Amino acid sequence: MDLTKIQDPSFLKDLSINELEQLSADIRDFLINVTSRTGGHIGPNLGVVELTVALHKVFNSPNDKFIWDVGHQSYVHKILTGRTNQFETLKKYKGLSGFPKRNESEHDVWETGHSSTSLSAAMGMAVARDLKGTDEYILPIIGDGALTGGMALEALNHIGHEKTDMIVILNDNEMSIAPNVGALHNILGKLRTAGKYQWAKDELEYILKKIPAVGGKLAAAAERIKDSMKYLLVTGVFFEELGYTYLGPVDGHNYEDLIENLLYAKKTKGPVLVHVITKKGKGYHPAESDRIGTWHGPGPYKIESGDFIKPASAPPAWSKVISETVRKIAREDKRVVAITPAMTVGSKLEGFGEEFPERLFDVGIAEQHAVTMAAGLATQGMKPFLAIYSTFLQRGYDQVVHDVCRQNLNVFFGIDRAGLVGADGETHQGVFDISFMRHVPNMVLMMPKDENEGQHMVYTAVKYDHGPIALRYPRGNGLGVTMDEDLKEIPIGSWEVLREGTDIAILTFGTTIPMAIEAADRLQEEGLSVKVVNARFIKPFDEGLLRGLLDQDMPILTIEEAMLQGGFGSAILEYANDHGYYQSKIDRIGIPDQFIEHGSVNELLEEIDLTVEATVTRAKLILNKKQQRA
Ligand SMILES: Cc1ncc(C[n+]2csc(CCOP(=O)(O)OP(=O)(O)O)c2C)c(N)n1
Repeated sequence: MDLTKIQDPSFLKDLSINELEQLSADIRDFLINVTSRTGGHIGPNLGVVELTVALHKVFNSPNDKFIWDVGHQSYVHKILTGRTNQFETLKKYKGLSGFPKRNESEHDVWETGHSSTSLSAAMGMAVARDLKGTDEYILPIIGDGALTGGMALEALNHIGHEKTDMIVILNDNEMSIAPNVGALHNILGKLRTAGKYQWAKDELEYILKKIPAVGGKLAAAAERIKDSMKYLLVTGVFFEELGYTYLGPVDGHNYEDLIENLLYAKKTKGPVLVHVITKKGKGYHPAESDRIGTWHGPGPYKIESGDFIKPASAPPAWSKVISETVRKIAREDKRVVAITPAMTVGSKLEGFGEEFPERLFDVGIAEQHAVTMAAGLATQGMKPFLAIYSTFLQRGYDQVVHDVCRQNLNVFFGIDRAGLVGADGETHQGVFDISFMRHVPNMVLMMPKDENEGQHMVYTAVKYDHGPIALRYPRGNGLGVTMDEDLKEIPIGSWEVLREGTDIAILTFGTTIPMAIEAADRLQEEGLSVKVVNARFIKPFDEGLLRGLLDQDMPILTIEEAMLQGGFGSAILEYANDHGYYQSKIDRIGIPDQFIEHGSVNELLEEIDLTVEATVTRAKLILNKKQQRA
């Protein structure tokens, strides 16, 4: 079938099972083909082809609401809702988003990127429906990984209590990004192998109804038998006890099974949970056989061999440098343990886990728990290293404030993917952490200029025993600098002058340092002398150095790949104001008050004027203003 002709999912209503199967094959071919060029979440999407088609056949989107948890598995939904033509631009600048987007289609009723929000959103939509008196179906579609998130469990609890009408589709492929973890995962395992529960229960009720009624006693006994039979039929009745009608396990690659169960769910009152078993990567061997998570969301690849297309040689990834340094130190320092909220592979902690299996904890998609667990470890004299993406640390904000900082505990935060991350877009940019970390008392916040300084910062953080300390590092690879053999401590709060100058000072850190140096070169060609400072400690900062600049009345330009509001530049302005430097010329370059969409990091930097050219222009502007003032 020509997928580009699809306008909306209504055509599915007339298709036979055979035709649906042919359509699935066409969708898989298309997905493999296009993502081999664009990259993207191929594994999760190959796993939900039949499920998505069946949902669109049985229900009527957009009147019925499909709420994709995480949203990375919404490609098939995008194809069926008329967006096939845009796939060549997947995750590219101004192109098709890798996640549901309300401005892309009326079928995208809920935007995501972060996990475990679908059930709460569904509850809100269901309550609105009931208050308004309409009758649409509400369908959150959540993976077994996302179900480990605390927020999902909070909503599951509430929905079961309220007995709200909704159909929860649990897409169970036994994988989060890597194999899923946790006790709940084990319960699902038992359900998977227990056979069809609801059908068996219905048959049992039918038999019991045939027993002649001979008075109340027998009826009560029959009820009791029914209840205990429940426990015989399935080893765990977790969802039933929570208040849901459990349907499953359903073969998520079999249309008959899927459609039959979805139709049954449709006529069932109250919350229903349809337990659908799928295979991540279904239909493409390299992705199907992946047990680590490399096919969860890879870049471009060669279809025949399944080899990823990567530059021949690249400096080591930032995550690898940081996690491997923690591993090295852990050999000597037995206090060191590592925690990851479901990102072992992304945070490059596999090596640590191999060497210290009893000291690595994958806690599932549970950022809040991860932060407070780290705090608990620290109370007992351990040195927890919590590797967490900047964007996902947002989930653990109260835990950072209330549990870690307030008690001033020695937790070492590795804030991975700090700064713009590019293709994953708005939901994943790591641009808020400075604003929500630097204002919390006791927190130390730093970012290295290169991976050599990065390894010394890891050492500094492990040695630091005066409270929480956070090390930000970006997505992608280091600069390829020479690494020192011996690790050393960097004095907390110290900045480093990278280049002397007398006309203006640029204060910056991390990824924007090369930009500042290049701008300084250009300005020098125009006869201006620029001092460039590696402001590697964002908090506490080098007050001595800063005060020196302010005392000399040196104009200051701050640059940060992070939100301007509440950011590093704000800290400098606050300092100047609080210390009476009211006349100082201070200007800031950073991310304006807006969400930054997907695209390559360079395109995004251009869009927001975080470039060498902008730095040169702004520096000259400050100098002009200063001359005018003089
Ligand atoms: C709050 C949060 N933490 C971590 C992630 C990173 N992440 C994206 S998808 C994913 C695994 C989701 O597993 P599952 O829900 O089972 O979906 P599957 O990919 O297996 O279909 C993780 C951990 C995220 N998106 N949001």
